[in-house]
Amino acid sequence: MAGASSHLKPLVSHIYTADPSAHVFNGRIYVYPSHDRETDIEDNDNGDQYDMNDYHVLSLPHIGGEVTDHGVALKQEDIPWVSKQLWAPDAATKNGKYYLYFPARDADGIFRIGVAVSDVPEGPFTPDPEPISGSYTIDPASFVDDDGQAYLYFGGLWGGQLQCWQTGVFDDKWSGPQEPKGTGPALLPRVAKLSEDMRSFDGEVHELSIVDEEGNLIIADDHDRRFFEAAWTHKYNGKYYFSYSTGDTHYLCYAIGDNPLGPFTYAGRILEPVEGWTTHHSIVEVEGKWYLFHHDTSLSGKNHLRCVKVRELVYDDAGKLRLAD
Ligand code: FUB
Repeated sequence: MAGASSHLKPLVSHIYTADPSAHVFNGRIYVYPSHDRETDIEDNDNGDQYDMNDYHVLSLPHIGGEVTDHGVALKQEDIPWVSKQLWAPDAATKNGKYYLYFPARDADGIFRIGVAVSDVPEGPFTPDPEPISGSYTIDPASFVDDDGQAYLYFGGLWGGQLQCWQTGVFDDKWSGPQEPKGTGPALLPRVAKLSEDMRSFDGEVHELSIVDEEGNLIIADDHDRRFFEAAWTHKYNGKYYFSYSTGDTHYLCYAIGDNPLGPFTYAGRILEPVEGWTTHHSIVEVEGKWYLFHHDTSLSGKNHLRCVKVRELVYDDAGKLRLAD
């Protein structure tokens, strides 16, 4: 099935890339994607086929400009605590250093979030020897507010194990492609403040409320709107925009709030389903215009071999977000 962006050209085609986190650092666009690779692992709903083992950083001078692949920025064999699956990363900068945040399974098969540090945005990055204390599940996304306070958003259902943490302790009986059902609240994404050195959580991990227009939490059975994975936060006109994937319904949605810790009110869809099971993105301002970086599988036709694309976004007068025509 052709998806909403199958006609667009991938950012690069010499490697497979996914889960793009885009930022402008020093006037240049840097993209931190997953680096998909061929494996013999069959597709399943636990995501075992996403068996990546390193990261490359891409950069470009402007949208449409020539893309540089800076090569391997971090690899699994250099991270002592990781057993497998380097999934969707993100990066942030503070005080002249660059930080790469990444999820991976530890020796017990539990997803944790690691951090690696570099003096330059393209890496290579040196990983801390242990994952961030108190971290769990997948898809870390950083956001640094205007006051300098940094936040890390994270979480992902099914293979991402968020449902295993309902009591605050990992519960293996929830492992695999499952989640709570019914009219009770859906599981919520997580957010933590980052400490001044960007390498640990400052205080507790919070649940991030996503509510409907009446102020009620989105319910578990509302798969068109409930959070699944791929958290991203950006700020526009003083409001905070939290965007995410709905997973098995394959939408990119967003919600708007007045505080980076929430609550966020559901505001609509950014992207209809694309080719491939997963959908994942970032939103970044470049020279006064806003862009959606996302992926599909149009380069390979296979769920685990994805390619990154970019599209322009526009806001209407009420701050609602949509793809540019
Ligand atoms: O790339 C592996 C996983 O697929 C990511 O962590 C999810 O967001 C989904 O894109």
